[in-house]
Amino acid sequence: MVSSIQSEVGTQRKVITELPGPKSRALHERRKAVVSAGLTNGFPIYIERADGAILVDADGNQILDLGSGIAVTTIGHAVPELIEAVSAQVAAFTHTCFMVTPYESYVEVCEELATLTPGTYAKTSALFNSGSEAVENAVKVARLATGRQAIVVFDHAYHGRTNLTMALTAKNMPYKDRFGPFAPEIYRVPMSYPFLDELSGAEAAAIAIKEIETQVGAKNVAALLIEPIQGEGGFIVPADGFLPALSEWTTQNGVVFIADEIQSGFCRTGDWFAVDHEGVVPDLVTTAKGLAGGMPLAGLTGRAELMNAVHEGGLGGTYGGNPVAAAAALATIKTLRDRNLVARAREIGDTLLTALHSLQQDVAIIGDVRGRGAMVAMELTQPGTKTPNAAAAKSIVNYCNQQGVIVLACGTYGNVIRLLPPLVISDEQLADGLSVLGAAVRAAS
Ligand code: PLZ
Repeated sequence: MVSSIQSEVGTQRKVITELPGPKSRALHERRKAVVSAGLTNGFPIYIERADGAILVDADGNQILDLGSGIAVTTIGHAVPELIEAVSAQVAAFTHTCFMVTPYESYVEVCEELATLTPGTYAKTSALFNSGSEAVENAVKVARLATGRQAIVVFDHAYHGRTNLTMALTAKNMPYKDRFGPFAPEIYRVPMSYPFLDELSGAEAAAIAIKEIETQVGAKNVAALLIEPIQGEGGFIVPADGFLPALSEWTTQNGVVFIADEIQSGFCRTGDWFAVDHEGVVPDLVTTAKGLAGGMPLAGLTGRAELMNAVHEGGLGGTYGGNPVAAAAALATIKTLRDRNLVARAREIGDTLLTALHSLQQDVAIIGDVRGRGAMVAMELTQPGTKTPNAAAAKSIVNYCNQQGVIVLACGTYGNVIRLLPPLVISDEQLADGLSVLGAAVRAAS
């Protein structure tokens, strides 16, 4: 069963119809009648199978995946260990509800989270279904444990689409527009954005801290919530020293430091977690996406004294830490370790940064190239300026899609192209993707 799925998928990009092809177009018509128009599809090709870094659509096109379903399939598609673990768990039992009758795999995932997340202190975890839910629960825990209410977030932040996490998210369109009223006691301060603010990490942190102290008051702040490398907001890598300075300030002021590692975690950046790069140790960490190889699972992990401050029954949910998702997480973590994918992420990062920096020399629309490990982006600008060029980003995504390569745009101004390849991508596949991307950038210049 496992091998027959895999043998149907080649290892190379192969476009045999126009994209989307006729079968995908027909499916898309069906979709329009029954799926809410509030959901969009970046690239409406309908996927039937996948393996490694290749997706196969309904028309038989083999598509190179440089997006990993937004940083989820970090270990690649159709990994045999994951298929076996999930299949065995489905056969054993699919659900009991951890709050009713527990099972070992939930405990094992929490043991792994305690070991892998930064910090040597005693940690406990709770498991949820989505990143948004993990972030919501981080806020619940921080408020309860500190007895304070204010939550500090940053410009360009993305934390989800539920009511509380919409309030935590910075960008209005498409995430928040007309969906209010939003949750109160959320305060937004400037993010370190070296390309645009040209500040050192220490300078940017001083500005953020001054705003918090003057506009909120340190003693009112329950938590400071930050993506160590911002994802949806534009793959913004803060200047060195920014995160350590904020972390130090939170420690001095009894504020809970929450790292949202939902997009940046689980080996994506060439460390297990993006905060590891500067040795920052958060009090709470949210994880999802790459944690479970495509099965819906999220984690909230942190200092036992915070996590255990919650009254009995105060955390939960019907499906959180579902046994099938937990089995997938254990197989994913094992695969990340066994294949040393943390090292592979660094190699991929070197290749991507070298290629994009050299492309930047040839064209006038790449304002900035940045990222770490297999989380790399280029910010597109009007030639010779820092003015956002969203039209270029759009045309690059379209060009790549037409050639059978998935790349994703992001950024507050819609002018960033991000690369999030599965870490099992081969050097040949990566070179192929980069050559298509290079042609797309030249065409847009
Ligand atoms: N925190 C840092 O990146 C999800 C969102 C895609 P959920 N990012 C992709 C979209 O347009 O909805 C994300 C994230 C960070 C939280 C989340 C939310 O995770 O699993 O989508 O709820």
